Amino acid sequence: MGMKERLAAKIPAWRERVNRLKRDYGPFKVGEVTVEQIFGGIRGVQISVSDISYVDPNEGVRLRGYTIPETLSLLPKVPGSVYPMMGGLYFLLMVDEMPTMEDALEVEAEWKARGEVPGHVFDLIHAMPLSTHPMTLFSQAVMALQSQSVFAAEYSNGLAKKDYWEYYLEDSLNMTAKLPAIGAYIYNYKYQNGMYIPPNPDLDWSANFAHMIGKGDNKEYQDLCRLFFVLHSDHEGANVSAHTSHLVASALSDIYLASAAGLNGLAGPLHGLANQECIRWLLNTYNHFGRLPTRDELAQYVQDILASGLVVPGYGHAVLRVTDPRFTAQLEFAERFMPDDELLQLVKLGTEVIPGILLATGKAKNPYPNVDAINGTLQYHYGVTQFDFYTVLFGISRLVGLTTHAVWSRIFGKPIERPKSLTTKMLEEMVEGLPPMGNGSGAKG
Ligand code: HAX
Repeated sequence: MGMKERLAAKIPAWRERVNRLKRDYGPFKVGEVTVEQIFGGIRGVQISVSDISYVDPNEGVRLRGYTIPETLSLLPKVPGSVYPMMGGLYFLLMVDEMPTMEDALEVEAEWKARGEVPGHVFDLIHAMPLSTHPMTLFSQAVMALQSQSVFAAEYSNGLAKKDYWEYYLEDSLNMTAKLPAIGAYIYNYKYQNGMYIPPNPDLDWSANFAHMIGKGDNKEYQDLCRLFFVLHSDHEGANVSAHTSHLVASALSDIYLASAAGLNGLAGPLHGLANQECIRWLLNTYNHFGRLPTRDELAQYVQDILASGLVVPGYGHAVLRVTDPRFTAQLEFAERFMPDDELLQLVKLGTEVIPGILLATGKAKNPYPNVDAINGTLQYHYGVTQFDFYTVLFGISRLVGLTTHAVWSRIFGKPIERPKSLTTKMLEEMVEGLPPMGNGSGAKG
C-alpha cells in the first residue's frame, strides 16, 4: 500500500477524534487571554493544534511523538550512511507512522519523478538582480510554481470538501520534490556564476542538494544535509512561519501560496534569519581576538556585549528551557567529523561560558544554546560560507513540515481563521474601575 493509501486509512479515526472534541466539548475553555498577552505577541496563548510536532520546553521538539535522538535513530538510513533519508521523515510526518525502508524509498522515488523544475521558475530567478536576498528568490520561486497547483485547478472545477486533502497532498509532493533543485539553483546563481549541475538520480533528496551545489564528492557534507534537513523540518504549529502558512491556507489558498507566505515569515531576523546573525557573531568574536579566546576573555567579551544592550545570538528561546536537542545533534556530528575546527571550539567554549552569564542577568528565561548557535559553523566548515543563504537551507527543510500541516488541516476540514481584534478603548473600558494588577509576569517596561 502506498503512502497516500496509508494516510487515507488513518483519516476516519482522526476525523472522529476531532469531531468528538468539537461535538462533545466545544464549550470547554482551554485558557484565557490577558491584556499582557494581547500586547505581547499573543505569547503562550494556546490557539492551534498540531499533531505533527510539539515543542516541549524541557526536551525540545518531538516529531510525531519522537524526540530528535529517537527520530534520528529510527528513521531508515541512506545505504552506506548513518543519517536518515528525508523521504522517510516526510512519510513519518505525513502518515504518523515510522516508515520502513521501503516506505522511505517510495517517497524518494515519488520526489524523483516529480522533481523537474519548470523553466519559467529559473527564468524568474534570472530576472531578479543578483543582489536580491536568496530568501526573496526562494519565496518567489515557490510562488512561480503556483501555476502548477493541482488543488487550485481542481477547486475551480468544483471539489468536495472531504477531498481537498488529496489535492493538497499532490501539491505538497510536487512542490517539496523540487526544493533541493530550486535551492541549489539559487545558490549557484548567486555565488557560483550560474553553474548548473543536474540532479543525480542515484542520490537521495538531501544529498542531491549537496551534489547540485558542486559537493557531490563530499560524503560528509551530504550527511550534514541529511541531518540538517531532518532537524529543521518542523517546530510545532504556532511559530511565525507555521502560523502564517496555516492562516493563509485556511483561506484555501493552495500549498504554493501558503508556503511562500510561511517563507516570508521565516525570512525575518527574529525567526529563520537569526542563523545568519549567529554565524556573523561567532566570526566577529573569533576575529576580534584573532584566535580562540580564553575562557576569561570570552566571558568579558560577552559581558561587554550585554552591557551595551545587545543580545548574545544563539542563546535563548521563546519556548525551550533547555539546550535545543537540534543543537546537540549537530554538535555530535561536528565532534565526529570536524573536531579540530576552530569555530567549533569557540561554539563549545561559548556553551561553557555564556549560560552562566545570561543566568546572572536574571532576564533570559533560557540561557542555553539554541539550534542557531551551531548551524552556521557546520555549513561554514564545508565551504557554504554565504550566511544569507542559510535561511534558504532552513526553508527547504521547513516546507516539508509546513505542507504536512496544510494537508492535515484539510483532512480536518479546518475553517478559515478569523480571530477578533479589539480597540485600545475597549480594553480600557474592560479594566475601568479595577485596582492596578501589576505589569504581569513578563510585560516589558
Ligand atoms: N542575550 C541577551 N539577552 C537575552 C537573550 C540573549 N541571548 N535571550 C533573552 N534575553 C533577554 C531578552 O532580550 C529579554 O530582555 P528584555 O526583558 O530586556 O527585553 C529577556 O532576556 C527575556 O527574554 P526571554 O523571554 O527569555 O526571551 P524571548 O522569548 O523574549 O526571546 C529570543 C527569545 C530567541 C528572541 C531571545 O532569546 C534572543 O534574542 N536570543 C538571541 C537571538 C537568537 O539566538 N535567535 C535565534 C532563536 C532561535 C530560533 O527560534 N530560530 O528560529
